[in-house]
Amino acid sequence: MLKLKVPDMSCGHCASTIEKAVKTVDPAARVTVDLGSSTVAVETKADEITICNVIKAAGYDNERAAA
Ligand SMILES: [Cu+2]
Repeated sequence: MLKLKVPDMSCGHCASTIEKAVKTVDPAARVTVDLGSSTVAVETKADEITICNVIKAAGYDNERAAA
């Protein structure tokens, strides 16, 4: 599972934007957003770099979170 720190997300709208972005590259991905810790967990078969890039393209800088 990929865990990302996404500091700029602040509400449910951000969360759904990110989830939709991830699903454009992997419709079967499972996306779990934790607004409290600003982290997004993604279960996916797509590459980590692909997921990071698509979230960034949706407007959210992100980086790999410590596991
Ligand atoms: Cu928001």
